[in-house]
Formats: sequence, structure tokens, C-alpha cells
Amino acid sequence: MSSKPHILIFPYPAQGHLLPLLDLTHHLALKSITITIIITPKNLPTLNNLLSTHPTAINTLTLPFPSHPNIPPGAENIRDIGNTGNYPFINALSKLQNPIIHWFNSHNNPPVALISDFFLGWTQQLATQLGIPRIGFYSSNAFLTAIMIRCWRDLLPPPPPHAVVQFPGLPGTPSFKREHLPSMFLRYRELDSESEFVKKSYEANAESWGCIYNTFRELDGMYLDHLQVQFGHQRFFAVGPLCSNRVESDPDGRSEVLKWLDQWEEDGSVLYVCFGSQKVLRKEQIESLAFGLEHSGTRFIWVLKDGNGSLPNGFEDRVSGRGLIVKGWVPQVAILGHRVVGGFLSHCGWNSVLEAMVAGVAILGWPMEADQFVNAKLLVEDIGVAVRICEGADSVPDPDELGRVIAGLMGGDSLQKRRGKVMREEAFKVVGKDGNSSKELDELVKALMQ
Ligand code: BUP
Repeated sequence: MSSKPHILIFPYPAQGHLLPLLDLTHHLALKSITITIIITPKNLPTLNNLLSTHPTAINTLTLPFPSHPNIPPGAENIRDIGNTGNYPFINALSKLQNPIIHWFNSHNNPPVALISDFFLGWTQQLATQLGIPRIGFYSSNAFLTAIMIRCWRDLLPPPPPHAVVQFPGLPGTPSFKREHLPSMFLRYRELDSESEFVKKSYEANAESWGCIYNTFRELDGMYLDHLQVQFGHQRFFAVGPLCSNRVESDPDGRSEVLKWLDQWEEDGSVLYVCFGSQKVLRKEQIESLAFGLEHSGTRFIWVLKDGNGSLPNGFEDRVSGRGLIVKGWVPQVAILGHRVVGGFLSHCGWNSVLEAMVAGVAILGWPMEADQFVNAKLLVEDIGVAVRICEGADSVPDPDELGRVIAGLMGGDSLQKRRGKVMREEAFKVVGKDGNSSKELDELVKALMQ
């Protein structure tokens, strides 16, 4: 690597992967590193603030490339692919290998390293061809990696429905219902070329020069140590929570949601309800949630995605004055960080979880798919900042029970709220001066500068 490093960054274009890697890009740009980000046109607006904050340090390599005038079908934006999961997307993105090599060879100051998402393990081969080191970026935790590696290695074909799978040899010998294993693994089909490619791509992560994790030692340390023992040849950098200085898009005037929060006096009195960028709820799930929120008597913001079923008749009138229903994208980090927000009803996406910790907010967890069951286990059983209110993408929580749990968590001084405050302090400490994550970020920068 060189003393004036130019780094190529290749995100996986789903919000939960893209946003934390952009957070890392911001950190690296602040440390005088020049960066090119590979991006699709539909995701380009997400970079607006970052690009205006770093007009010279960050460039984009926007698809389609001049040498490759068509975006491979399926490679534009994860939200366009419906419910097909990530397999077609990972396969489609791999078609970009040759155009990237072409771009690299014609660049007058080509990148000295590639940082790419862990869903893009195939880029290890790309980096080898370019003759530069690759560092995998994990928008997730080390616990998930430890589970995923064992799933691919020991559990194929995936076990039958309802089996309980144990992971001996992992810290704490965790076990999961088969349905709660990571979806990326569960989607695997034998003798299917797309599946084989994804499996090989994931496994290629083990060959990368290093791994960057959006996690921190105090939260996930025993699993990081476990991986380090297994993959001693790789460098591990735990640099999270990266959201702690996100350049979020909420232009000067505060958004309507933040203004709505400003009106309340009582700290920690509002519940924020959001299930991430991809999950669309069914009618029965909407009804149960609406009932629970109404009967909890608590103040709330509920973010509903396009395509969600409609709300029960009269619900908005009945909760008017204490409940805000928002459709579309909201500045989540700023919302969670608002002093009046005290609870987060969440699908346990890893970014949401970290953002809740930074804000010191207790979590009501409803893991649905992907890595969310793994995250929830860490939060509920190891860290104690969350309670589970439901599990599974198709499940419907009991509405009465939901109302009681919400009221209990928001009304009192719960254990989860107290743990939330403790984790907030930890999260601030690690990214502060001399904190573990700051030190590991500095080590990463040093390695990139060499
Ligand atoms: Br929705 C929403 N505003 O309105 P996760 C999400 N976010 O800022 P997911 C907003 O998207 P994947 C909104 O702060 C977090 O950083 C949120 O990531 C932000 O879940 C991110 O929590 C969502 O990991 O991940 O969406 O399930 O997109 O990868 O499926």
C-alpha cells in the first residue's frame, strides 16, 4: 500500500449494508484517505451528504461503466428485486468483475486496496487479479460470522424444519431453531449454481487480508476472539459503532418527525417503531401492532413502509395527539438520539441495534429473518438490552400482551432501560479518545497508509 492511499470501496447495495460502509468511508476521508465508491444510480442520492462533505476526497464510480454500458440485470437496487432474497443480486453483481478490472487498468492513480462488503466475497478473486489486498467489511457482528461459517461447513443440506441446531465449540454453545438460522444459509439449494456461487463467495471471505467489523469488543469480544483464533492469518478491526458520527440527511430545518418529538417534555417517553428498510408487514401484523400501541397508552412514532397493509379503521384518530404514523424514509439515528425517545420496537437489524445502543434506548425485539435472530440472541441473552415480543416473519404477536409489554417497558425503570444506559456509555467510550474502536480504526488507517 502507498503513502497517499487511494482505496476502492464496493458496498452491497442494501441500506443496512450501504449506510455503515458509508459511515466508515466518512471516517476514512476524515483521515486523509482518497476513496472511490462503486455505486448504482438508484443508490447515488444516499451519498449526497457524504459527497458534499468530502467533495475532493470521495469520488464515485457509478454504474453503468463506460466500458460496460449495461447494468447486469438485477444489480441496481436491492429494493427492486422483491422477495427473491440476495442470491440473484450477489450473482448479478459478480458480472462487474471485468469492467472493474478495465477501470482499474486505465486509472492514473489506481487503488491500493479494496474494501468490499462481506456479501461480496467473490471480490477476493477480483482483488487478487488487481494485485491489491482486499478487506471484507462486515455490517454485522462476529457472532453472526461464527454461526455462518459453521452453517456452511457442518449443516449442508440445511436441517429439517423444526430441528434445533447446537453450535458446540462456539462461546456459550449457542443453539437456534432451524428456522432462525441466517436466511442467507437457509436459501441454499443443492445442485443450484446460484447457491453454489453464493456459498463459495461467502467462504472466500476467509482468504481476505483483513476484516472490518461494525461492532465493538465490549459487545461482541468473545466472538471476535474466537474468529481471530480460527483465522489467525487475517487482521481483525472492530471499529463500531460506526453510526456515532453519521452524516444523516436532515437538511437545516428539522424534519417533521423531529419537530413532533421536540414538543414533549418527558425524557424517554416515546416509543419508536420501525422494522428496517425491507420488511413489509401483513394485515394481521399491522392490526396486532396497532392494537398493542393503542392499548399501551404510550406515545409513539411508527414508520410504515410502502406496500404495508392499511391501518385499522379509526386508529389514527384514536391515537391522535400521542401517536405519529410516518410513511417513507426517516432520519432514524437522529430520532433514536432524541432525548424523548426511550424505547425501540425493532426487527433487530444490526444497524438499528447499534443505533439504539448509541442512543441508550431499550429494545423490544421482533426478529423476523436474515441475521436478526442471531442479533436478538446476543441482545437479549448476552447483553440484556432487549426483550423479545415476537419471533418470525409470519408470526403475529398477541395484541393484549403486546400492549402490556410496551406499557411496562416504557412506563417503568426496566432492567433493559438500565442496561441500555450502560451500553450507551460503553458505546461512547469505545469511539472516544483511546477507546478500543478508535484505536482499531487508527490501526486500519495505518495499515492502509503503509
Ligand atoms: Br426504514 C429506515 N431511515 O426510515 P438495519 C432505516 N434507516 O435511516 P435492514 C433510516 O437504515 P438491510 C429509515 O437507521 C439503519 O441504519 C437505519 O439497517 C436506516 O436493517 C438502516 O437496521 C437499516 O440493519 O437492513 O433494513 O433490515 O437493508 O440490509 O436489510
